[in-house]
Amino acid sequence: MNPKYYPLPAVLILLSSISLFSQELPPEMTIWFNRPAANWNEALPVGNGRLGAMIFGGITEERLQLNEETVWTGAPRWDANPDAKKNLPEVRKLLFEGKYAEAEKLAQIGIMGQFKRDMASSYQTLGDLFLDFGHTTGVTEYQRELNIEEAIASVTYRAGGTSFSREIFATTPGDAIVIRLTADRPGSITFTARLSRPGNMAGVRAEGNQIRMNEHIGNGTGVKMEALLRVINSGGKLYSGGDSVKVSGADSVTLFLTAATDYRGNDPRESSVSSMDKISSVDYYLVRKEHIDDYQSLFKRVSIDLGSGDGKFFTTDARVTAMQNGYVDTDLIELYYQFGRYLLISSSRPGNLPANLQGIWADGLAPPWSADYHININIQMNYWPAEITNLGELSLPFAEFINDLRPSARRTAEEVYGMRGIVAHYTTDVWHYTEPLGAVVYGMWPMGIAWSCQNIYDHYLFSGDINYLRNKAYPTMREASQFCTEWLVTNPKTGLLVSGPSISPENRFRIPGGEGTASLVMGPAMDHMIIRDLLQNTIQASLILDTDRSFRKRMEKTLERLTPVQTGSDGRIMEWSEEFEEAEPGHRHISHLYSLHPGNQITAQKNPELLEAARKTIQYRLSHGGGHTGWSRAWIVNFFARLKDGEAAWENVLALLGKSTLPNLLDNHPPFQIDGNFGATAGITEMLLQSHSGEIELLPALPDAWQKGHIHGIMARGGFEVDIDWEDGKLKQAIITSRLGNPLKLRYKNIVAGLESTEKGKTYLFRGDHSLPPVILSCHSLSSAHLPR
Ligand code: FUC
Repeated sequence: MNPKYYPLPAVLILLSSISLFSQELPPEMTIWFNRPAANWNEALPVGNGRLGAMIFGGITEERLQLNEETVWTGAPRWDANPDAKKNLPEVRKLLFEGKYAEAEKLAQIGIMGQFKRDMASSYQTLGDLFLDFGHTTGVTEYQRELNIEEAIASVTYRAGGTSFSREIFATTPGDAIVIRLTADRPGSITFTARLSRPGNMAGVRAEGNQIRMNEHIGNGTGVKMEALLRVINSGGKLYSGGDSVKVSGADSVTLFLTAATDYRGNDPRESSVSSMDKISSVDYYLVRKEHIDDYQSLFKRVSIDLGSGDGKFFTTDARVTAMQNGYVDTDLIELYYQFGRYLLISSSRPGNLPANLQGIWADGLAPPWSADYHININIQMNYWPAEITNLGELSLPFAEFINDLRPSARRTAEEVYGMRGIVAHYTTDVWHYTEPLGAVVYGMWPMGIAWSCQNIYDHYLFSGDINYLRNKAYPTMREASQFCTEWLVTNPKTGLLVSGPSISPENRFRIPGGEGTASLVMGPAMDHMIIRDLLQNTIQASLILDTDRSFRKRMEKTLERLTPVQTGSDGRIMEWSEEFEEAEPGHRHISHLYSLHPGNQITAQKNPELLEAARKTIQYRLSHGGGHTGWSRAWIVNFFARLKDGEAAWENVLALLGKSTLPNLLDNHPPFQIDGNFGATAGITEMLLQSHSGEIELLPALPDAWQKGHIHGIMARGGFEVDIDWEDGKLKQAIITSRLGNPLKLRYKNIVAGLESTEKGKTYLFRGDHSLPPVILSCHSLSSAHLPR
């Protein structure tokens, strides 16, 4: 695939939905439209980590589709197969004998739980807030935008000689969604506010200036939820009745929306009222300022410039269409990059649940895959950008969530497999289920927690937070390692340890010499890669904490006998321990490249020969239609970045924008799934900085299209904050701030420079001038602001 470069006007003239704008252009970090959203995929997301809204921006009627992260049906349940322990040895024996169909059949009825979990629980919408402005004619200068520099959405237009404006944001310090309606002529704001929820089971009641909506969701099987809207008008009159509050002839109006459930045992009414009482007495401009300050304390840590073009003159949907038609809009890539960070800040705050398959933004009562927590790549991918884009604390909800799985995961290890430690499978939910359920092809995969430990340990590597390592990360890693050491068995053919019965997420192979396909094996490559990663990290952590000496020995012994990465006769990395033919050669999961990314077992330093095998593996998948889901394409960007192939990484960034991105810049699986957004932001960062191989590599995969630019504020393992500037496609300089005082080893192409120690809080300058010897030139105190750019 070669990107085609067309001049922008030639592409845009073909598009009907755009117009050059006569009004002031919105700031560059803005997603904007000149019309209301025609559907959810055009609506604009705001979120405070817990509460979210999708803003449609209608003229006659505004719709805010609302979410609260704990609005879940279902309840804790236990669906383990009571015969699993008994059947495990037999399934293993059948697999070692090559009797794949029989083994899979027995595992399906004899190991998997019988309950279809997806029917039991789901994330759901909180409901909708409608603002009915009545029929409006003669609207001009309409603009709907989401400024991601401030995390504020707005809708502005003129009608009947008056300019109207709506501002909407979700504040974390204020714990609410806030809407402000203004107009440039006094007395012109008239509307009716109404809350509702699909299914019509919610109780909705307006009283005074408030509307309350509550429901015990899932027909009384899920959480109890409560949403509260308070309307504060300045001027005009306010009436209420039924399910609505009406405001007539106001000068300005502020609406606050709070919501809560009993998921954590609190009374949802008390919680929503207490948040409301706190925020609604505060001046709007103060609430707004606190929100911006809080948001920017995270967002502003990173800035990116990949070069500039004409894109900013056009609405975002037109720019996405132009990218689909071959126009390369680097400004849009910058916006898309930062949008990934915006989404993480808006959907994952410490103390809350982690971002689910849709972050927090899900419509209706049955979102795709229940908008749950798939841990066979998706939620791990959600957190790939956290550390590297300087949002490390936002990874904590994921670590806490995996920690919260431990009681259930311990029971699953014990009751299903008769082993110690902790285990979870391909997915889970807010009720922390961990048993193997559903079909073997996706469900019989006991590596969900083991993989998550990779994210969890990374937080320590970036932050150096020893208390976190001791109290949060290590206990989970240790128990996950314990399960793995008990789970592995000797392959009679090789004498090496293999994982199984297990699958290579969610792929199938043709049964050799037999009919049909199977998925279950002894020894899928990914399992061994994950286990190697986990055991090495746990050994490392136990050394740092100076603990668990005898268990460390056991892990070391296990590692010695663990099946290594294998390559097949065609030079590709093998996906299973035998050379099976894939049933779907373009499969979206490229699990057997885990060691290339997010793992670090395949690197130029350790085993350069495997890099070539990895490249062949991706190319084979791509040539058979691979990368067709958003998240899969995003993973491929990360793979090529790790292969230091900037051109291929860039082609796949373009393909992601061109083929798997919705008009509002959300990722399209299809349908919307947020992992692709997060994976892409991570991938672009990996193109510019990597630190997984024991050194900090600058611009490892810079494509020709990014001749001049910068990225400032991104992070490397060891606690280094890095600002990189480049020109003519080459490194100009890097400014590195040491947060922890660790040794520093830098690489730019073949230039390597190092310092045996650095000073905490000091800043180091590295120039990319090839004529100079490779040295770190100077050491300055504290702020990088004084350094030459
Ligand atoms: C994984 C993927 C699917 C989807 C689902 C939510 O299992 O195989 O493509 O993303 O998770």
